[in-house]
Amino acid sequence: MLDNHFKKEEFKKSVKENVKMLYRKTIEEATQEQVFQAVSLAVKDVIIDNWLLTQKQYEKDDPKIVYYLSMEFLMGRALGNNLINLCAYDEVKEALDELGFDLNVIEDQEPDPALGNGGLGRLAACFLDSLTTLGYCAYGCGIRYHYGLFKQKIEDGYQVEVPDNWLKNGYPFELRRPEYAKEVKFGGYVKVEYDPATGRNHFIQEGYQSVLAVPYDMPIVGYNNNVVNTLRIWDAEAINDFRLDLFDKGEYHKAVEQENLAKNIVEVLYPNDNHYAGKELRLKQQYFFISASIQEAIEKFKKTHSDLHDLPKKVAFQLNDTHPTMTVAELMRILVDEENLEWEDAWNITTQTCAYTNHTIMSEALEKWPIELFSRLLPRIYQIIEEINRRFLLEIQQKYPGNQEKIRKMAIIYDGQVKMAHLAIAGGHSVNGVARLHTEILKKQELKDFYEMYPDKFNNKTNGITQRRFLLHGNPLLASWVTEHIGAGWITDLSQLSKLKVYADDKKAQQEFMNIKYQNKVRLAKYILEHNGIEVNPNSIFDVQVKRLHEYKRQLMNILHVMYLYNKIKEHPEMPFYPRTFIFGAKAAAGYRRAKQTIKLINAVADVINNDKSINGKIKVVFIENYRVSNAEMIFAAADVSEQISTASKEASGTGNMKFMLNGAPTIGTMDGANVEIVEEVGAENAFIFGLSSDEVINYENNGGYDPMQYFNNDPDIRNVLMQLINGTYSNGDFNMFREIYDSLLNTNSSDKADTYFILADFKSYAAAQEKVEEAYRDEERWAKMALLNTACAGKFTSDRTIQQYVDEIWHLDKVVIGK
Ligand code: Z16
Repeated sequence: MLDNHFKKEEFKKSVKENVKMLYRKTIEEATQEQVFQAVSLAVKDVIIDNWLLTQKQYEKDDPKIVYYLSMEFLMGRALGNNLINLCAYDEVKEALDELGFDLNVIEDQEPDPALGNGGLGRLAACFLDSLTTLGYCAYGCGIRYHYGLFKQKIEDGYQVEVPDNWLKNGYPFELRRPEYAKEVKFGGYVKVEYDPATGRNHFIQEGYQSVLAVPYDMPIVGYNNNVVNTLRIWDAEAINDFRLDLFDKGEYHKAVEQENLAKNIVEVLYPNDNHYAGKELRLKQQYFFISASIQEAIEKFKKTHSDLHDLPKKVAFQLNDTHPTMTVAELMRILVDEENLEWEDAWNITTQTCAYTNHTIMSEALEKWPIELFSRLLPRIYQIIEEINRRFLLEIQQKYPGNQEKIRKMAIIYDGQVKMAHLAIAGGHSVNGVARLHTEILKKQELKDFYEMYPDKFNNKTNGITQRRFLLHGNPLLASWVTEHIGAGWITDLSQLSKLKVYADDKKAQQEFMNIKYQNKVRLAKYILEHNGIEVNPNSIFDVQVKRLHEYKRQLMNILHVMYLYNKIKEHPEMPFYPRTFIFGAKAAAGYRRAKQTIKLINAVADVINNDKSINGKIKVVFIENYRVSNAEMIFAAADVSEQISTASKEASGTGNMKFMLNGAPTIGTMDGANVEIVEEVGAENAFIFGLSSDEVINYENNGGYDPMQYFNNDPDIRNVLMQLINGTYSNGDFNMFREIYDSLLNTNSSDKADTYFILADFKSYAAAQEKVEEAYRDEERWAKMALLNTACAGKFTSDRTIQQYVDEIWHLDKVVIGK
C-alpha cells in the first residue's frame, strides 16, 4: 500500500496479530466486527506512515493552509474509501478472502460516521477528499458529536428516531490529541483595565465557565499520492479545576456547572437541514469549536512566523455557511486582546483571511441570534461584534448618506438580533454561492444590497462530488467498465469521462452499460427485500428520490403523482404502462411535523399499492429506512431516474443530482440549483425538465397571484388525488390522518398562504415529463444512449474541479508533493 507496494502476506499477518492483541482470539474465532477493527488498525498503520511523511513535507514547504470550518462533516464509512484511495482495495479483498472473510461484510461492520445532516455536511467531506487528492494542505475543523444524526426506524409507517451511538465500539480511525487541548470560555463579564504603559484599554473576561476542547484527528487519505490531511474534531472535557481547592465550598456549584457544560456541549448533532432553531446549546457548540480551531491555527502559525500581518499569506478560513461565522469575532479577539494589534490592522488581517459560503436562500435557515442570549453567553465576542457593526454602519452611511433603509436592511445588529450572514459578509473577502443560478439569485435578490456595496466579494463555486466514493467505490462494475474504455485517468481527472461520448451510439457499449445498471438494480432489489420485505422487479424503472425530507424538495408532489398514476391504472387497466418502482429515502428533522406526515403518507400509499394484486405489480413504492451515505452509494448505482424536483429557486445546488448523473441516471427535474448546469452539460434532450422557472416562482412570491384552488376546481385528476388525502383511501377510513397535508395545499380554513411550494402549479407538467420518461425508457437504445451520455457528461461535477476553483480564486494555496 505504501508507495503502492502492497504486501499481502504481511497484511494478513498484521490482521491476525491485531485480532490476537485486541481480543485474545485467533482469526477463526473472531467476529466480523472484531475483524473489522483488526483490519482497520492494519490499514491505519499504513496511513500513519504517510500521515507523518505529509507532516514532514508541510514543515519543509510551509504551504498556505486552508481551514475548512464546518459544524458538519458527513464522512460516511472510512475503511472502504481509505482502501480505494490507497489503491489497495482489490489486494485487501483478496487477502481477506484467503482468511475466509468477505471485505463487503467487513465494511458493513463500520458505523457511518454521520456527523452531518445532508448536502452541506457531505459537501465538506467531498471537499476534504479533493483537497487531499489535489495535494493541498487542509484541515477540516468540526465537532466530535457523541451522537451523530439519528438512525431512522419506520414503525407503522411513521419515522422513529433512534440515537446513533457511533462511538460505542470505539472508532478505529481516530486519534486523540490531548497535547493540543484548548480552553474555551463562556459567560461571565468583561473587565476593562487601562494600561498607562501602552495607553490602551485591556479587556479581560472574568467570572466565566470554561471547557477543555480536546481534538481527535481523523486521517483524510488522498488518492494514490501519499498525502494524508487531517479532519480535526473537538471533544469537550471538564476542566478539572485545581484552583477550586483555593476557594471555599461556594465554588462547588460552579464546578458542577462546568462539568455539565462539558457533557452537554458535544453530545448531539442538531438534526435540522436548512432550518435555524435558535437553541442556546447550538450557539455554544458554534463558539466552542470555532474558538478551539482558531486558537490552534494562530498558535501553529506563530510557531514558524513572527508577524501576524502575514497571516493572510499563510492561512485561509472558509466558513461553511453562517454556522462558523463566530470566526470573524474570535479572530479579532485574539488579534486585538491577546496579540495587542490595532483594530484596523486586525480587521485587515481578518477580512483577508476569512471567506463565506452561502448554501441557501430559505429564510427560515437564516441565523439571527437574540442579543440577550448572545451577550450573556459570549460577552467579549458580543462587544467586538458591536464595534464591527458600529464601523460597518459608518461605512454604509458614507456610501449612502442619510439612507436609513440601507442601515435597516444591512446592519449586523438590528431589531435585537445578531445577523450572522451580515457579519460573515462584512468580515470576509469572499462570498460564494454553490451553483450559478443560486449565486445569481443571491446577487439579484437575497443579498442585493451587499452585492451593490461589495460587488468584488461575490463569486460562484458550483458544487461537486468525489468520483472516488460515488463511482469507484460505490459502483465498481461501472467504474471498471469506464476504465476499460477510456483508461483510469478519470479517477483524478473526471473531465476525461467525455471520451465516453463516442460510445453513445455503440450497440455493444450500450448493452454493457445497461447490463451493469441491471446488475446494480439486482443488488439494490436484494437489499430492499432484506430490509423492507418488499419484492421489486429489477426490470421495472427504478425511479429514485433520496435526500432530506423538506417541503421545498417536494417529495409530496412525487407521491401525489404516484397516487395519480395508480388512479389511472385502476380506471384503465388495459392502458400501456411500463412497470415502475418508486424509491424514496429521507430523514425528516425530528421536530418537522409536515415532513413526518409526508413520510407516513409515502408509506401509507406504498402499503395500499404494493398489496393491490389487481395492478399486477405495475407500480411498487419503497421507502428505504435510514437513508445514509453507505446505502446511498448503492442506491445511486442502481437508479434509472433521478428525481430533482424542488420548487425552482429553492435548492441552492443539490449534490445528489450529480451522483445520479455520474452513475448514468437521467434527471427529471426543475430548472433549479445545479440542475441548470447539468442540463447544460448533458443537453436538454437527455433530461426531463418541467415546471415553473425560478423567475416565475420569485415573481409569484413578490407580487402574489398564485391560487392553488384554481387547479383543484378545474382539474379533476388533481381534485381526485387531493380528495383521497381526506376520504380514507390511504388511511383505513381515517379522514384526519392526512388532513393537514390537504389543508397545506388548499388552505380552506386558515389565512396562511396555501401551497407555498407550488405543487399544484407544477403537477401537470411534472406528470407530462414523467410520461416522456416512460416513452424514452421503452426505446431501449434511446434510453441506453441517454444514460451513457449522462455519465459521459458528468465531468464538470467533480469536487476536484470545485476545489481547484476555490484554490485559484479564493484560497491561493500551494501544491505539495510528498518526497520532493
Ligand atoms: C444544507 O444541507 C444545505 C443548505 C443549508 O443552508 C443548510 C444545510 Cl444543513 C444544502 C443545500 O440545501 C443544497 O442545495 C446544497 O447542495 C448543499 O447544502 C451543499 O451546498
